[in-house]
This record gives sequence, C-alpha cells and structure tokens, in this order.
Amino acid sequence: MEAKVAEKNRAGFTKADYAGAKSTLCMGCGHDTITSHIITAFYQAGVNPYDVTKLSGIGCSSKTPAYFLSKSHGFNSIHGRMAPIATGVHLANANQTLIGVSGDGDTASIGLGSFVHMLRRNVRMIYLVENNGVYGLTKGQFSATADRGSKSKAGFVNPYDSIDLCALALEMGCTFVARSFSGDAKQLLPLLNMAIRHKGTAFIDIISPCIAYANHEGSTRSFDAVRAANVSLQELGFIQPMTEIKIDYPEGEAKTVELHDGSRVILRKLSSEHHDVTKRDAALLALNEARARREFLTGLFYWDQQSVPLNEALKLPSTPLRDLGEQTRPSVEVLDEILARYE
Ligand SMILES: Cc1ncc(C[n+]2csc(CCOP(=O)(O)OP(=O)(O)O)c2C)c(N)n1
Ligand code: SF4
Ligand SMILES: [Mg+2]
Repeated sequence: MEAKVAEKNRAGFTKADYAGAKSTLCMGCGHDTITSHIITAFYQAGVNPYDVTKLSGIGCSSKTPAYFLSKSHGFNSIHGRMAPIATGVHLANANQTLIGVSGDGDTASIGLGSFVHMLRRNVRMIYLVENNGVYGLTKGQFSATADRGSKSKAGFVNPYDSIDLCALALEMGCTFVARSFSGDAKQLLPLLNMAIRHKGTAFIDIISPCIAYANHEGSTRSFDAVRAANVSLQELGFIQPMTEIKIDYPEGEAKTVELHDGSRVILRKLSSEHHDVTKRDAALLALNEARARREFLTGLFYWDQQSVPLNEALKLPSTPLRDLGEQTRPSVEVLDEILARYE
C-alpha cells in the first residue's frame, strides 16, 4: 500500500512543519487547544514558519510558544514584558510575522503598563491573551480579569471588579479587537487568520479554562460557566486566497470583505445582534452591556482596515536593522564631533 503523502500549503510546508515540542501542561488545559488552533491557522495561511517570531511572558500560557512553530524564532521574555520586547523585534525587522502569547496575569496584572503603550503604538503583531482568570502557574490566585464574586478553588470570593481587556484595548486605540473561547474552533480559526494578515496589533482575548484551578462550581471561567454565558456577535468565515476552503455558512445577512492578499472574510450577523465592526464606540457599548448582563460576548468587536503599523508611521526602511550595516552606525567623524561636545 502506498504511504499517504502529507499535503503541502502554498508556502510548501506540511502541517507537521508548524508543530512544536510536546506540551507539559495539565491534560485538558484550554491553552493546549489554542496551541492546536494556532498550528492550523498558520498552516492554512501559508506563512513561512522561518519568517515568524514567537513571543511570550511568564505563565502556563507563556510556555505554549514552545509547543508550536518550532522552526520559528522565539523570545520568552520576563513576566509582563512581552510588549516591549515585541516592539523591539517589530522595529528591528518588520518583515517578520509576530505572534505573542500572554496570560491574564502576565498582561492585566504585572504587564498592564507595557501592554497599553504597545497598543497605542500599533506594533504589528498578533497578541493573544489566554485568559483563565487565575495565575495558573503559581497555583490559582485570582488575576485582574477574575469576575467580582467568583470563587477560587481555595474558597475565596473575589471582592474586586475585573479588567475587561477588550474594552481596555479599544480605549487604547487598538486596531483589531476580538474575543473567543478556546473550545470554539469555528470562531477562533477565522479570527486567527484575520489577525495574521492585520497590519497592526491584532488583539484576541481567548477565554481558556484552567482545569486545575478554575473549573469548579463558583468559578465564572469553568468550561460549563463559559459555555452557558457565551454570546457570539457574528458567525465568521474565512476563505484563503488560493485554496478554496469549504465553509458551512447558512445563507443570511452576510458581509464579505476582501483583504489585501486576496483572501476573503465573511461576517454573518446573528439575528440577535447587529454589530458594525468598524465602529469603536459601538464595540465598547456592546461590551459594557454584555458585562452588565454577565455574559461573555465573543466575536470580532473592532477592525480598522486602514491601520498603519508602527514601522510605517515612523517611516522606517523595510530592510531589517541587521542588514543595514554601516548605515546604522555613525561615522568616525560624527562620533568625534559628539565626543568633542563633552570634553
Ligand atoms: C517578576 C515576577 N513576579 C512574579 C512571578 C510569579 N509568577 C509566575 S507566572 C505568574 C502568573 C501567571 O499567570 P497568567 O499570566 O495568567 O498565566 P497562566 O499560568 O494562568 O496561564 C506569576 C505571578 C514571576 N515569575 N516574576
Ligand atoms: S495549571 Fe491551569 S493553566 Fe496551568 S497548565 Fe494546568 S490547567 Fe493549564
Ligand atoms: Mg491566567
């Protein structure tokens, strides 16, 4: 019998080329499901894995870049400092596709200051928060995204209001803002495909239950609680430029948007919601209303297709810094002149 040959994408890579090391996370952790969606999305998008840089902070979520795209570059930064490292990578080589994975603790607690300034600058990257409402790696303390009144595994009730990272990202001028759930491949795969192509910061807050510390009764981030409270804004479809991927979208009120590389996004409004993804104010209102109803609103909240990434706003050359050679160093004469000023 002839062995089955693995199918290659338009960049000439098989899906296995996008895999990484074996995960060491708890069996059933939502983060591992997201990893498998990242592998699929990069394979579908036909991105050359050698042109990708993976970034992270510290946490169970921040460990996951080791589990996908092993051929890509990687920088596992310190806790809460993925954003400034990503900004540096983007400025040094804007031709790389950047994907960062952070946690709710890593981004909303220790890394909050770094996060908001990166959003203001519109660094071109896919910024994922694998949001479980706890510090999973350090055994389940509440993070700043934990809902008020939710119960920890140790029995504590959270007395503080939570930070809604999507609302914050919208306030900070982020040009692509979405929320999804680790278990919703149908929604998350199109979002990842769009994020890969977005020319700016594509922020996706992904609810990702921690089975070890946030999957009990009283937790608002357990698989059951998230499924029960999940309300989706729209149904999303994505069609690659070359390979026609079959999608099973029922006819209805749908909008097709063509992207710069010829791929197409289909946004089908759900009957209960009529959200315009080009309106930042409408996105904030929808999030605030859902919060008052204690719902997890998911989908694409905001998308600026005219987004100008940081390197273009600063008019930087497209040549990576390392290839600029002598041009990046001041001449001996210029250095002498500078030194003379301090004599
Ligand atoms: C400067 C610093 N402070 C505290 C810690 C301890 N620490 C490690 S991971 C973490 C929180 C991780 O939570 P999150 O980002 O939500 O990731 P998760 O494990 O839940 O995926 C903390 C507080 C650290 N490593 N470094
Ligand atoms: S502790 Fe929680 S977040 Fe960490 S690997 Fe286990 S299930 Fe996942
Ligand atoms: Mg967490």
